[in-house]
Amino acid sequence: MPSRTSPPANAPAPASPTAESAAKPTAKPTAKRSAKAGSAKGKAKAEPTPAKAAKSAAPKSAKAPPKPAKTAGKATAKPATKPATKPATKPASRAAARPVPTGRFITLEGGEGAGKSTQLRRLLARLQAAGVDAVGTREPGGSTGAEIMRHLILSGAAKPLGPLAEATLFAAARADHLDATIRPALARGAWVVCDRFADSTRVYQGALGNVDPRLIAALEEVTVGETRPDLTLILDLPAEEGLARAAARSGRDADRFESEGLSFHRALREAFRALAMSEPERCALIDASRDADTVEEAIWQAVSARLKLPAARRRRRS
Ligand code: ATM
Repeated sequence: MPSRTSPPANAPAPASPTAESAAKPTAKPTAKRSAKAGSAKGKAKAEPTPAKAAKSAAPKSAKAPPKPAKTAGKATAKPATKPATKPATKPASRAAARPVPTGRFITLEGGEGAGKSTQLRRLLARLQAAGVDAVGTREPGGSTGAEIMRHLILSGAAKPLGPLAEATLFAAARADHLDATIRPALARGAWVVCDRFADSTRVYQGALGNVDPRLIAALEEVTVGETRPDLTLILDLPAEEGLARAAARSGRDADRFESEGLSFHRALREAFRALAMSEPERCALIDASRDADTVEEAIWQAVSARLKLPAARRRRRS
């Protein structure tokens, strides 16, 4: 299962645009997942923007040799691989009788070196300190089947098949991750914090890989369905800075995507920023060029402002 502690993090440099302010602080928090049934279509409609925005800014990437995949790394970053309960596959009549899940689904997105893993651990620790049953996981991966696919994809083995094939592989991995890990956790009322999710497919394969947005939206509708993030934290920093951080910390070869060139990573950043602007109610753009403590605080502000922490626990803390 996932990690529950927070290690230290490194400190970066100058600031980029006022990221948090780009997102609407007044945004409505999380409606209950079940109440969002109609949102899939509306959302799919709203999505073409990032793809278009990034298309113009997305020069084609340099070719790079396939590299080994990232490993799970520190124990604290380990994905959840065991379902807490069985996936929700029961007939509709029984599903209707189930209590409404109280869990919340938070995703972290951003380019290379943005500090997602560090911030995920810190957010988990803060949620747990606030009395929330919080589970950390990641994509690609987060379940036994999806971790196998992670290795396949990040090794670069599927790169010759093109972004469309990669998009379908990410979607297949996501379907397993949702069934085995995310939905069971949400169903028992846990909060799930996921390092990357469907927005990465929109950006990497859609905006930068030029996969037809209709296919990206269809894959998302079929795999994600109503299990959409309540809040997406987009960690934003200049591509040069992110790549420099990644190079400094990396003790291994770059993976399939890390090995892309600077122009790719610049376009990636623009696509994530466009996504944040296109869905301000769900997305919070966080200026990740600051030191890790400051970023952690900005993330916590966004989470507390947009998602309701359990009332009982809040009372106990005050
Ligand atoms: P991490 O490095 O954040 O573990 O992610 C693995 C890579 O998978 C990441 N590339 N880099 N750097 C982004 C890529 N990816 C996609 O291209 N599409 C997806 O849907 C997901 C979840 C990840």
